[in-house]
Amino acid sequence: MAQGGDHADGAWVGRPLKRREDHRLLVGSGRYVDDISPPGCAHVVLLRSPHAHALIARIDVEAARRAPGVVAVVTGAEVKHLQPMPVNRIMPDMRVPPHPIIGDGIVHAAGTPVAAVVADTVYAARDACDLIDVAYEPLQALPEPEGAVAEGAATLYPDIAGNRCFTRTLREGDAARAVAGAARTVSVRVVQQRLSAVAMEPRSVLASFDASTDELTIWTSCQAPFRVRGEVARLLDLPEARVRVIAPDVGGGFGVKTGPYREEVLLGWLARRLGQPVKWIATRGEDQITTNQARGSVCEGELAVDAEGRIKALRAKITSPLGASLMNAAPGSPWNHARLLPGCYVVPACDITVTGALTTTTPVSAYRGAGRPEACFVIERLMDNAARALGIDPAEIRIRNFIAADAFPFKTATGQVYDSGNYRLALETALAAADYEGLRRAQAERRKRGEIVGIGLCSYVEPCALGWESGSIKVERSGRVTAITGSSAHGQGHETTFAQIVADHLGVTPDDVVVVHGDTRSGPEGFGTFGSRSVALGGSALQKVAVDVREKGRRIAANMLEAAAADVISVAGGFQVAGVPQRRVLWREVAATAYAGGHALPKGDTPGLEATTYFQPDTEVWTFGAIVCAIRIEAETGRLVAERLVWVDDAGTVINPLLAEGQLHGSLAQGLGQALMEEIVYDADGQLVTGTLMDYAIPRADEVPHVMIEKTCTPSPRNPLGAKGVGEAGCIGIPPAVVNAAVDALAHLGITHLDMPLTPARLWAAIRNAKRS
Ligand code: MCN
Repeated sequence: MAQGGDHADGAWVGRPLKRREDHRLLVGSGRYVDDISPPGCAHVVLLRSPHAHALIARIDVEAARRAPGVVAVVTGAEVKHLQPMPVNRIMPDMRVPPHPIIGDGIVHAAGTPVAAVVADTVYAARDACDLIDVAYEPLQALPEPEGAVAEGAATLYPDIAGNRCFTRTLREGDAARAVAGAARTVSVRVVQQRLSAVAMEPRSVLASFDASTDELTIWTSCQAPFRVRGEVARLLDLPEARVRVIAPDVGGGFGVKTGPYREEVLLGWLARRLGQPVKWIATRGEDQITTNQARGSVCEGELAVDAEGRIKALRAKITSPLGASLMNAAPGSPWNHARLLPGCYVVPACDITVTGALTTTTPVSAYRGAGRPEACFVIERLMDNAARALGIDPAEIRIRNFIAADAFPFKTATGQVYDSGNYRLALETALAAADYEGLRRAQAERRKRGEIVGIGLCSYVEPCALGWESGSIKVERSGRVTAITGSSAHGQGHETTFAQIVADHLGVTPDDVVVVHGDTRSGPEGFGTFGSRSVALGGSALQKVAVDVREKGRRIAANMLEAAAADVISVAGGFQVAGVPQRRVLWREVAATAYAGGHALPKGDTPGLEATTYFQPDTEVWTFGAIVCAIRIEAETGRLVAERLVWVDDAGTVINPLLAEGQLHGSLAQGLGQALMEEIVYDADGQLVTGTLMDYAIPRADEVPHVMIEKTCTPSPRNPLGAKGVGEAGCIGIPPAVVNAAVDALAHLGITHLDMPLTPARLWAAIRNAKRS
C-alpha cells in the first residue's frame, strides 16, 4: 500500500522556500506588543535601584501618588505576598535566593525595581518616578563570580553560605591517575565575557483583565507563552484556564525571552487589581540592565594526552555567575558547560566541577548556545594547545580523538548519549573546501613577509530537542489545514517550515496549511522555542499527527469509494483507489463526510477530522559541525580580519535549506560578536558600564564576513524526520575557531591564549607586550 507522505515528486521537505512570514514584516504590518493598545490602557514605569547591593532604609511614594495622571504607585510591600518566581531546580541541593516581584527592604542588583508607577501616559509615569524618595544604604557589591565565592567574601543572603547556589561534580574513571601518567598535560584558563542578547524589540508586556469573564490576557514578547501562563497563573493564584498568554510578533528572543520575568507577573497583577489594561515597554537601557545576560564563567581546564595526542583525561573547574536572582533556566547554562566539555572526542576519564555563584548583577541565564559555547570553547582551545605541545597538526589531533562514526549511540564521560554523528567527515569536508593545505602553505609564505596570519579550527556538537512538544492538526471543511504547534517562533520561520512538513504528509501544498502558534488559547499545552528544539520536536509532533489525520482521511475516503482502505492511496489533494485515478476524492469531500458524521463514516470512526499528539524522544539529538577560519591581524591597529571562513553543519534532515542557512548566518553574526567585540562590563561597585549601545558593541552587517557553508547529512534516529537543530551552531563554533586562529597567528610571539573579545586594542596590546618581553 502506498502511503501519503511518499509524494517523492512533490516533496516539500528539503525545498528552500522563502519565509511566508516576511512580507507582512517587511511592509510594516507586523504586530508587536507595543502595536496593541486596548482602550483605557495605562502605562507602567518601574523605578529601579541605582545600587547593586543596598538596604532600602525608606521609600516614600506619596508625592508620586498625587502627581498628575498617576493611577497607582506600588512598592514591594504590596506584592510581597505573591509566590516566589520559579526556577528549574536541575541541580541537587540548590540554594535559591529570593526573587521578589518588586524589591522590598533590600536590593541585590542595580536595576531591581523598587516601585511601579501606573499612569495615563508613559511620560506622566516617568515624571512621577522622579518624585519617589528612596533612601538607600549601600552594601558591598560582588559582580564577579570568582570574587563572590572567594574565602571571606561578603554574604549576600544570610542562609546561602559562600554565595554558592550549587556545586556539582561529574566524574568518570580516575582522572588524577591518568593525568599523572600522561605524556603531556596542557591547561587553559578561560574567562568568558558576559554577553547581552540585544534583541531588536526590547521586552514588552501588556496585560488586560476582563472582570465579566474573570480572564487575564497577557501579550508578551516571549519565546514560551505556555510557561509564562503556567507561572503567572501560579503566582497570581488563578486557574490556568483563566489566563491567556499571547506572543504576537516577537522582534528576536535569542534565548533571553523564555521567561517568565517579574514584569509579566507584575503587569498581570496590576491589570487585575486596577481593572484596566496596563502596558510596560522596556527602554533599550532598561532592557540591557534587566534582561538576562549570559556566559561570564571562569573555567580552569586541563587535558592529559599520550605521546600521540590521544586524550587520557579531562579536568575542569567552572565558576559561573548566576546574578542576584535566578531566572527559571539559570542552572541550565552551567550544567551544559560541564556536561558538554568532552565535545566531539573520546575522553576516557574526567573530573569536572561546576559552581553557580550568586553575584550582585543582572540575572545570568540562557542566551543562544546556553553553556554549549562555553564548553566548546574550552575543549577546542585545549585541543589546539595539546597539538602545539606535541607538534601535531590541529586537524590531525582532532581526527585521532573523534568518536568514530560507527560508535553511536555513544555515551560520553559525562553521561550524555549522542545519537548519531560523523565528526571526521565534517572536519575533512571543511578542510577540503577551505583548501587547508594550501592555506598552511600560504601562511608560511606570508609569515616570511612579516604578515600576522593564522588558521583556526573548531569541531563542535550542539545538543538540541530537550523535552517534548505538541502538535495539532485539523482539516477544515474547505480541505485546507490548520496546524497548531506548541512551539513559539520569533524569527525562525516555523509558519513556513511546519507547513512544508504537514503538506508532505497530507498530500496538500504548504499554501493550504495555516500554522498557528504563540497563543495559549489556540491549542494543546506547548513547550516553546529555545534550545534549537522546534523542528526536531515540534516538527516531529506535526509529522506524527499529520499521519494520524491522513489515516483517518484514508479510512473515510475508502468508505466513500467503496474500496478497502488498504487499496486507497494518498495523492496530491486527496485519495484515490490505487491504479484507478478516476476513483478519487478530494480532502474537502472527505472533510464534508467527516463533519457530517452519521452513517457516512466508517464503522468505529468518530466525526471530525482533527487530532493532537505530543512527541518526546528518548534522548536529545546532537547536531555537529566543523569550521575552518583563516584570519590576518593588522600589526599597526590590532584589527582582526577573517579572510576565509568555511563551515560544515550537519543537522540531519534539513527541512528548509534556505531558512536553515539563515539560522547559520544569524548565529555566525552573534558568535563573531562574542569573539571580536561584545562584552558586558561591571565596575567594582556592580555598576553596569556597558548599559547602552554606545558602550556595548554588536556587529553590523558589513562586519560579518562571507562564509562558505558546506553540508554533510547524518540523520537522527531519534525522530521520524531525522532532523536535528541548527539555531545555535554559530554561537558555539565561531568563537573558538576565531580565537584558535588568532592564537595560531601570534604563537610565534609566545602568545598561548587570548580571552575574548579580541578587540583591536586587546590584540594590539598583546602584540606590543609580547614583542617587549
Ligand atoms: N531548520 C530546518 N531543518 C532542520 C532544523 C532547522 O530547516 N533540521 C530551520 C527551520 O526553518 C527552523 C529553523 O531552522 O524554523 C530553526 O529551527 P531549530 O533549529 O529547530 O530551532 P528553533 O526553531 O527551536 O529556534 C530556536 C533557536 C534558538 S535556540 C535561538 S537562541 C534563536 C534561533 O533559534 N533565536 C532566534 N534563531 C533565531 N532567529 C531569529 N530570527 N530570532 C531569534 O531570536
